[in-house]
Amino acid sequence: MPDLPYSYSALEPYIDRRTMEIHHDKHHAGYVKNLNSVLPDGKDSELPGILSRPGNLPEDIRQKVINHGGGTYNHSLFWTYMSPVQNPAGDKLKAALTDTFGNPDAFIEKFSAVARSHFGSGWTWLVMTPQGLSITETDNQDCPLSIGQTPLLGIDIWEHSYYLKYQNRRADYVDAWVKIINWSQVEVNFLKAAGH
Ligand code: MN3
Repeated sequence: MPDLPYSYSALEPYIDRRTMEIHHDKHHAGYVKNLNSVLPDGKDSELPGILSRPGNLPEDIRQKVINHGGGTYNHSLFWTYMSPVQNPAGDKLKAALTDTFGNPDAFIEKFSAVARSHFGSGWTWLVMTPQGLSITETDNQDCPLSIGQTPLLGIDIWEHSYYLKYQNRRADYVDAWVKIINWSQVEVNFLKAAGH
């Protein structure tokens, strides 16, 4: 269970302190606790490999690991995707976003539109696929690793990530969230996934 890389109130006014406390200390911690009850001897470092090949898991625990292992791993990524300090994307990531989406702003537009319209609980991601960058959405706590995609950036659109502050206005949450993206982390993720 990683600590937040910043204080609970660091992302205000975009994300409020109370939401961060409950999201990290209750929701994320809950996935970790449930995962530990299913895979008591598992190690953190094994989780990406396990989620990449869920078909290898015994059938009686498979869905529980997908749910709680995905919840554990996705949230440990999620905290790093946000930053109270704004930093622009680097040149290599900008070039890749431009190649795929037209320009970085067009990427934000498309990513936001997908996040706003996703039906029900889940995530919207920027991923690396064998064909290059793509936007993908997953339901529940499904992780892009399980469909052969490497997550570079992802927004949690479960209501627990925004309801205290934004209630039913998911679009307002998405608009706020894209303003606190930790682009230097996304760049690191991109360069690693691209093999640089
Ligand atoms: Mn969440």
